[in-house]
Amino acid sequence: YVPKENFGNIEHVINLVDRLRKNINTKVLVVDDSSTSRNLCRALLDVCNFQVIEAVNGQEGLDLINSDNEIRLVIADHYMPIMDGLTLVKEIRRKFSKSALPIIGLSGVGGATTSAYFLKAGANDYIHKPFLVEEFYCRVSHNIENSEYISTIKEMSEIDYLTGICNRRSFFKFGEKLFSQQQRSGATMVAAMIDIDEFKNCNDTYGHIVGDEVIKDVADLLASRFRKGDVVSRYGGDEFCLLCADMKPEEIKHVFDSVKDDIDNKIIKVGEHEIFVTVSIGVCSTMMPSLDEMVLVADKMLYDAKDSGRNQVSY
Ligand code: GH3
Repeated sequence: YVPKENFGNIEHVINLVDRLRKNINTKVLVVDDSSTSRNLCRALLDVCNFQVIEAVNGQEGLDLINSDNEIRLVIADHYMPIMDGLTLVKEIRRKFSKSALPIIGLSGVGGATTSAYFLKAGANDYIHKPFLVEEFYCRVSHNIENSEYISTIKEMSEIDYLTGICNRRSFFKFGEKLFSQQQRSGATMVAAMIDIDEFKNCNDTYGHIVGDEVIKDVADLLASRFRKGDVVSRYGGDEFCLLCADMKPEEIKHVFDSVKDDIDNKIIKVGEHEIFVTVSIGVCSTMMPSLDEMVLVADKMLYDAKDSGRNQVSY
């Protein structure tokens, strides 16, 4: 598959290999019924420290993908028995987006037509056999890098940088999903708005950097107190918004009163400072027609809690 002259620019290949070596143990699945082709891909990927797994047809490849969530790239041949490469690509795309699991089609038959078929089916890229080693390494590295960039950007757009919990954008993304689920099942969801009391004083007394640590500590406490399926977000500044699914009506008061008390009793240690803060909480425990309305009611209840003297929960 690799004509001799392709090794002409050895420096170029070495540079590519060096770049790819950082992908130590990154898992690549090679799906091809030809052992010669699989062995060649394995040999090239081995040089770069990839962890290579192999399948001899599309069905075997699909089974491996469904049982192993660490596969980061799929290289798929076109013609294979049992399940061909195009069907495999379409099957993978039912579950994984192009950024979640990149696929490179690989074939020696059909030229531009096969390339178009692969791309149309949902492959990210295509390599025609025989290929240049440089092209193989470039396409492998582009596809892995792009997938990593997208997952970093996705994480940055959903996670609050300071606290590591959901930000306001992902609060609504996950919240809308939870709201629809709860609506369908007829269960009641609880929305709560939590705001640190007189936080401006904390910043004025200890400075913004200490203030940041206080926000982080409150976020950690909230994240640890609610279940995995609940949404705990930093709504903005010193304000947090929560959605809790499947909470029994009789436990609502106990849960939020104890969160308020735990924050009240917590000593937040930052450097030589020992800081105490309190929070006010507004709770909406009636299922409203929309998530926006639930947040609005929780916010209104938060204002009640503030107006009534702070360090309390309004239901
Ligand atoms: P209240 O009890 O009425 O809510 O009083 P408050 O002082 O908390 O009032 P307010 O909510 O208006 O003030 C919030 C302060 O939080 C003002 C703002 O400078 C500060 N703040 C917002 N975001 C951050 C942040 O990321 N880090 C730090 N340290 N401070 C922040």
